Amino acid sequence: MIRRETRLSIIKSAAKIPAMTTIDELKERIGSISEAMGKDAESLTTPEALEAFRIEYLGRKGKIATLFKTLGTLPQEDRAAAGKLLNELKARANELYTAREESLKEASLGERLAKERVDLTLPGVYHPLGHLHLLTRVQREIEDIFLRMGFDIASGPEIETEYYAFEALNIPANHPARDEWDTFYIDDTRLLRPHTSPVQIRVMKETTPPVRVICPGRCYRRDTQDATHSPVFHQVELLWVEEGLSLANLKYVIEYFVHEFFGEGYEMRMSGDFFPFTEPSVQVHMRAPGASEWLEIMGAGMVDPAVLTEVGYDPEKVTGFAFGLGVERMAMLRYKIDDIRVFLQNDLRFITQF
Ligand code: 2U9
Repeated sequence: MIRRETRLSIIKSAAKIPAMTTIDELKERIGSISEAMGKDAESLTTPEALEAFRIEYLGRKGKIATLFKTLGTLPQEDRAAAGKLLNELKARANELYTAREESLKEASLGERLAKERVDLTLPGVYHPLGHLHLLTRVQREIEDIFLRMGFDIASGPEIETEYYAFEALNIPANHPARDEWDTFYIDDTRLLRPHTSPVQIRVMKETTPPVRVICPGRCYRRDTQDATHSPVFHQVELLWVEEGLSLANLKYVIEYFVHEFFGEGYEMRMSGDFFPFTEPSVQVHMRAPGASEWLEIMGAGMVDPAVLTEVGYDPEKVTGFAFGLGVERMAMLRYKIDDIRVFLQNDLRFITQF
């Protein structure tokens, strides 16, 4: 089937060859083809039209090829001149074709460039860069101060047992002091830690003195939220246990911290307090240079001998001190923030100020 069609087309094209009797007749044909070709070339504005042009004039069965086939029908002496004329016609067709091809390419490139043009006057796309939360920054700054003094950083679980959260800290069951720290129970014995003190118990049980650690971390208390209370807050607690430590060493460490964190010229004072895990216990206040008001910044004390005994230390040989501070409170004092709730509200107007 295919074969027959092919043959048919050969026969058809063979039949199309016009017999040429004189070179003048050929010239005439060349002239009219050349004229038509020039006109056609002017209207080539699409790649499809260009391809149609190529097939019509330069194709294997195109007008020029057909004329070439007539050469054999001319008298012998005219054939050379006729061939030259036909070659010129073909060269012109090629020229017209490539010239149009070039300008079409240029036009489509121009079109693409126009389409893809970047308007440098348009406003840019804003990619805001995030940063650490103020609380994280303050906590890290506090950590850095004590790292410089030679303290290690220790951390522990946020879900604690009653033993680490209370008993080991000299707060027995049914002791009224538990009320203050009574927090969110998971079951009968496990609870969300109300302070990071259990971490110090864990550290002491694992190491022999000297112990010098700070324990930063998230804590939980069954507090109703208001401007100064939050059921979720952050602490940094400190513990130093070694032979020969006294309240004087504690005072020096706190004073150093106050000057590093708040600035030179701040005064500090200690006054009596009570915590089950420290004896004596103190509360610490500071006063800004030139200010009259004393602000409470932390609680502290010498580690209670009962706590040292519980972790296997000999309170006759070593003594220790500890303090606990609230990270939110430190940030509020330093940046004059009057509501603790802003730390967790994720209001960008607050967060992006720092
Ligand atoms: C061990 C022994 C003693 C840590 C201490 C305080 C006093 C204290 C509060 C300050 C503000 C908690 O975040 S807050 O509400 N902390 O007043 N903390 S002494 O004493 C310890 C800790 C661990 C083994």
